[in-house]
Amino acid sequence: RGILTKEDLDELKERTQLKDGKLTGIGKDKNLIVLQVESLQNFVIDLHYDGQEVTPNLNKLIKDKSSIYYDRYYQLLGRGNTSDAEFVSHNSVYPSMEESSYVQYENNTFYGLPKILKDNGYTPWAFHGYKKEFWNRANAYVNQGFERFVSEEDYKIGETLGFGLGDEDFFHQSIDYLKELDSKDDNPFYAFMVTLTSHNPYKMPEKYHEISLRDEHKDTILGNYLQSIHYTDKYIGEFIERLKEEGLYDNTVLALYGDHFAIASVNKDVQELMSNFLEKDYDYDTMMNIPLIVHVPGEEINETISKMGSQLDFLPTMLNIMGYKNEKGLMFGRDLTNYKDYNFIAQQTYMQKGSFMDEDKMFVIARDGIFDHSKAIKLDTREELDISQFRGMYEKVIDEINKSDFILKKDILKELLQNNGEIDFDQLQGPDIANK
Ligand code: GP9
Repeated sequence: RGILTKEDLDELKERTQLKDGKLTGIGKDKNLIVLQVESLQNFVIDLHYDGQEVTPNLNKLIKDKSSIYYDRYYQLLGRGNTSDAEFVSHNSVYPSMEESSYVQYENNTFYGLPKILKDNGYTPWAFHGYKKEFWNRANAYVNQGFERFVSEEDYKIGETLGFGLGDEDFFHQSIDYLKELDSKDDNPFYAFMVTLTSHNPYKMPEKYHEISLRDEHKDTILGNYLQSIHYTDKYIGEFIERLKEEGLYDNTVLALYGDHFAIASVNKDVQELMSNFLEKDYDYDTMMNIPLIVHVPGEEINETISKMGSQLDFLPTMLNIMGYKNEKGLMFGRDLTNYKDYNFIAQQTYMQKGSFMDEDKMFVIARDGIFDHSKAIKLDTREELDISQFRGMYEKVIDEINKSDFILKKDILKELLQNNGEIDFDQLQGPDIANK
């Protein structure tokens, strides 16, 4: 049996067909801005630190009558970190564990969000205030379908914060590019914007310390992170106000998510610090939980959707809201708004390949990769579970990732797109699978 059979491909094609349902098409013909926020974890949402609201602007956005908040949404990264968050979100495939997917699959054929929107009349641009070669973005963005990449060289660097251009400058100056993009023609636009300031180690100049910290949190990763994410939240708030002033907000769907965790749970001291602060076990299930917020102007929704999902599900979820289908590609993810069946999140970086989470359980393969050394818990009670019952799921999770790897390694989409959705299976068998 090959890694990918005709039945597997048919099942994937079926999975890729979005069914109409709740929220379908409410964003149709509107512009789309996707904000990928550096190191934004879900635990800061609605967090009041000694009475101080850490992310007041994100909280306000979530409470807006036109917003949807996915609160059990997870990162899904391989070796490409932030760039994999982009890659997975746009393409609904698993990232590579060999190197950054943007590098490894630089010349592959893709049919993800930028291309699908382009086929529906959109003009897609990408925005990120850092060096365009970093993570091979300049090449990858072209290949993903973006028509222009507004990068560090296009911004005037005022104050450098941490990694580079501060989010304040990034958002302020991006408004002019968005206006240019908007006025180019009558087409709607897709702006994919990646922030930078809230990057590890989160050390901000004193003047940006707006959260008054307890002594125990001063100069800790948690304290620094709270200051840094509060800063980013402030400029997201200003950005939203500027979009309103420029008349762009009312015709633009705004989707926002975190790329990956800020604070790793693997270091014992940090884990203790975080568990004490949050008054619960700080483990992968909290660490990898990122928010996804979607605002669709003019709609009365205000809903929190707690379906378990990950960045793998971003593309189908957004296509449903925007009202477009994926007619040519393949998606491993699900539309989180309408999918009612079992969903799991397969992890392969901090948790070893074969590990997964679902609505109420977490199964973690040991560092040595041996099934019998793995651990499983119930998420709510943290009670340990007998691992023998997870053998089947473990194999399913590995099989799923292997199929995705195979599709990327063999550049299956190239053939699918050239041959009207058909591929020659005789050519496809082979053991060269990544992600061991
Ligand atoms: C740099 C930024 C950070 O361009 O996206 O990437 P990361 O170090 O978080 O992967």
